Amino acid sequence: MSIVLKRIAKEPSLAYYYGQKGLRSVPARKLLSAGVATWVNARTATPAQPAPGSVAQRLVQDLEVTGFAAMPDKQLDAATLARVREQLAAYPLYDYYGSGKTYSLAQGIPADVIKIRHESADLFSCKPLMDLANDPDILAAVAARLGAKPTIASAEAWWTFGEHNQNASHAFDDIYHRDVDDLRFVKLFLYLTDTDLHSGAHRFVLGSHNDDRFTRRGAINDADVDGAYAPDKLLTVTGTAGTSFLEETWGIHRALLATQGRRLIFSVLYTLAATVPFGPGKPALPLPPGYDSYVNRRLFR
Ligand SMILES: O=C(O)CCC(=O)C(=O)O
Repeated sequence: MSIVLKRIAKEPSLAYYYGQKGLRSVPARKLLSAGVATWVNARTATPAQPAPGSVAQRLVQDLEVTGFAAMPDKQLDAATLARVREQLAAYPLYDYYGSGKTYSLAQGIPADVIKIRHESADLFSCKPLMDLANDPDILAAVAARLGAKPTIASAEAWWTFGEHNQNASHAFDDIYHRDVDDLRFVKLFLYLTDTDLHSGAHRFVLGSHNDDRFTRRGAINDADVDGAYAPDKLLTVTGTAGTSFLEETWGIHRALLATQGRRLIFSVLYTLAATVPFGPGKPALPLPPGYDSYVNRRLFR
């Protein structure tokens, strides 16, 4: 039995995830996602549209038009960032590719290690990160784009050690690709370290969330992207620690290859259906006060 069938046999709701992954037409994905949104709205209160002129409405407009929304209003301050980094530094870090090897910043990261990740469950106790993921403006904007109340399907944080990347080797995320995590979904990204062109700045192809080019499975060549999109559509996000943005990562994106410094980034995946094989597993922590139990049903009890 293939690995996919084994996963579906164990968790039948994953049939939705793998089914939608095969659907590559933008109009068909839009049509079906509207159906799923109607189904979600029948189970939860239909979210109100953001008020005209509000922060949430500006985020919605940016996402709709370009697939990307900067969030200068949500910049985390230096003291909060220091607390977050201190808390995260106490947790073990794991090999990005699932070998099971663990690392610790305090003991030093071996020179051949380029990407390592946090365990997502460790992120759930980091209040400033979870507060950002549950920010009312962000949730309102994401709900408006999904057409229904979102569920956070996963939260991730990982380090990229450009300073170790002497051979300039690319990981999957360093090559243009589309994510196919649900029929409709939005990701939040937050830089937890200053990020420049050499330490793994994120790149997004503006407008590619709405177009039907390069929708086949797998990586997309730089040359294809450069040939198809004008240079002003290639948005490269550099910024200080605390910079955050929303992105519809069905659109074409990547991290620029990091060859210097180190980048720590946090991301949150907001979905309609919340069936992903890389989710956090059974929630262990109680729902913090003030958080929506539906939005957080995969993260908290
Ligand atoms: O590391 C990055 O900036 C890219 C991340 C990415 O490709 C993803 O989260 O899907």
